[in-house]
This record gives sequence, structure tokens and C-alpha cells, in this order.
Amino acid sequence: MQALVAFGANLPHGDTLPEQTLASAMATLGNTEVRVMFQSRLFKTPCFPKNAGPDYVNAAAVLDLAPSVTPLALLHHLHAVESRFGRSRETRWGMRTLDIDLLAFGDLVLPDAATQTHWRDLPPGDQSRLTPTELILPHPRLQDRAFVLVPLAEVAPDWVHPLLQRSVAQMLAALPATDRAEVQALS
Ligand code: PH2
Ligand code: MG
Ligand code: MG
Repeated sequence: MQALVAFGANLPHGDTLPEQTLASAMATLGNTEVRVMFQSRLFKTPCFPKNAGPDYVNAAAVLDLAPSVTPLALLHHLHAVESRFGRSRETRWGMRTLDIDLLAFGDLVLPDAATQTHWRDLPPGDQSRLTPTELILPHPRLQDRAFVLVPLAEVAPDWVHPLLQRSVAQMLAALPATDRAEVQALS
């Protein structure tokens, strides 16, 4: 099974800059059951929402998983890596030393199509106010964000969203050109 993950950071962790944190996180994510197959370059991106904090560094990766790895087990592993890099989880959309988001687990839809669609179609005003308590896959905001899709298009351009039936490359092309232009490769 393959999983797609997104990385983001906009605060240093001690003396470690966000770009170093992301590189170290991608380097330490692998274990006997999780293999990093492809990793994107690092990108500098304006904070969303605009002016809510410093610029982010973002990246994406494709993970190859042993059959024993469930979506929740992977999520817990990603959270453990976040804590190793100083992440505390008190404020949603707050500043962070490291955020690792599970974007997709193969073409699995969790918990079901109606619930994923509900969260995907949430009005913008509710998106910052309401947080799902269960794991929703694919990630409900995946199709909206250039800071996710630009890095993801380097590693998984042909992955198709199981409910939208659109590839990463197609979802990226559908975003405003101005959103895409704001995402700048660092390397
Ligand atoms: N992550 C957020 C909130 N805002 N903005 C950018 N540019 N990149 C992110 O990764 C990001 C964000 C919540 O996780
Ligand atoms: Mg995030
Ligand atoms: Mg997160």
C-alpha cells in the first residue's frame, strides 16, 4: 500500500530552521514497515490564512507501507515524528515546528463517501471552526491548496482522488495561477 503525506513548518525548533526540520523528518520517517519512496523538493509558501504567521516550508512524500500498517497506525507514527520535532498540538492552524498530514492511503475513503464529501464541501467559514474527530481520507482540503498540490505533483502527479476522479496534476491545474506562483522551490 502507498500513502501520501504532506509536511509543513513555519517555526524554528530550537536552533533548527524549518527547512532543516523537514529534511530531518523525511530522513527519520522510515522504519521497518514504512519506506519513503519519493520525496519532493522543499518549497517556500505564504502562510494560509494570509498574514496569520511566518511563511511555511512545505514538502510531500510517497510512502510504501508493509501490509500490517493501518491508516490509524500510520497516523500515530506521523504524530510521533511530529512530537520528536517539538510539535505541540494545542492550536489548530497555529504556528508549528512540524506538521505532517496524512493526505491519502491508497484510494481508501474514510470513514465513508458521504462523510468525506461533507467535510470536503464545508463552507470556508466553518473550515477554521470545525474539526473532525475521526480520520477523514482523502484529506478534506487536499484539492484546495497549492502548498500541498505543488509538492505532491512532483512525487504523485498521477494519483487520482477516489471521489473527485481527478489526478493531482488536474487538481493543481484547476487552482488559480496566482496560488501556484506563490509556491517557490527552495532547492
Ligand atoms: N498548514 C496549516 C495552515 N496554514 N499554510 C501554509 N502555507 N502551509 C501549511 O502547511 C499550512 C498553512 C495547517 O496545517
Ligand atoms: Mg496541516
Ligand atoms: Mg496536521
